[in-house]
Amino acid sequence: MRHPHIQLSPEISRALDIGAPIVALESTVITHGLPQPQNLQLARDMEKQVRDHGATPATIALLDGKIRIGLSDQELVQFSESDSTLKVSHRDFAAAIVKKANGGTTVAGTMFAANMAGIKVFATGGIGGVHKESPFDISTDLRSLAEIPTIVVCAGAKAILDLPATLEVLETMGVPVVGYRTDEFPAFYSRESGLNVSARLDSPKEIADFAKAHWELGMKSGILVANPIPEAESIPTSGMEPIIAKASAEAVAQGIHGQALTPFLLSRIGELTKGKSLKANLALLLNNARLAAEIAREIPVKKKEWAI
Ligand code: PSU
Ligand code: MN
Repeated sequence: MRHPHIQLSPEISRALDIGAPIVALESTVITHGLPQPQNLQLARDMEKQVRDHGATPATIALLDGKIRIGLSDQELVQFSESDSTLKVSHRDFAAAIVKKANGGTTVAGTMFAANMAGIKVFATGGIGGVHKESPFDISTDLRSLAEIPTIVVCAGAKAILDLPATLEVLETMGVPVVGYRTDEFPAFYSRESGLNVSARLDSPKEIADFAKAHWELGMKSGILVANPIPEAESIPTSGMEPIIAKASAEAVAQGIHGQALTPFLLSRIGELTKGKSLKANLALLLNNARLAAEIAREIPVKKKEWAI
């Protein structure tokens, strides 16, 4: 526990000591991705899902300016109810630290902190990508996938993004995009997108072996695992397209951009689908937590020098 800015929970510290499987969980989804009180319920359900499938959950967030790996239930409550939390990606960590702020870590921020702690598997809902409204708004999530060797389990990228452009950037950066039991890159609420993945793998063990081979070759990138939303909760692309187009047009009209764009679109889509998108969002998050736990059981972890 000697790092000046990172603190492991006692449970995560013990799990790392004995090499027990761990799944990192992001927290921007709690602070900026979902409304209250569903956000707290989801945070708890994600942790339970990971435990039920044989791994230890490490929700990652900033509390009082410390990067925390693993939160207690009380901390989860406190965190999910606070309205003044920052959205923390790479460039925001130091600001949150000096201001002793609370912050939800994005996919990029969570990958960074998980990797610092030696955690290799991470579950989220959807990654950020290239925005439709402005092709220069490219999420740091993509750069982090190129540079941080972790496995990120997601349900694809939300159709609020320019999916073909997002996949092109990932290809340019050499990031494998693995379809779990699918040849098609899923589009978050929908199982279909008409776009291809770079490899299809059919079991958690196969994904773990793929990651091992990738990193043994000396590749530095992360691996994006795309796990389609369960059929029962999925919403066909045709149903989502007009809603996404409307939310995007509103964002442009209101001049919303930068860090605020993703949260704005998510909340407008929630309103426009009368909660149906929220239900889908929760289902796919749990589905990803389960797969991540199954993969983590096949991936050895080792405690970092600084934490011993
Ligand atoms: N996609 C979702 N829900 C989310 C996010 C993305 O379906 O909550 C969050 C993730 O934390 C992701 C971040 O890392 O939004 C991307 O934000 P930006 O586009 O500002 O990089
Ligand atoms: Mn952005």
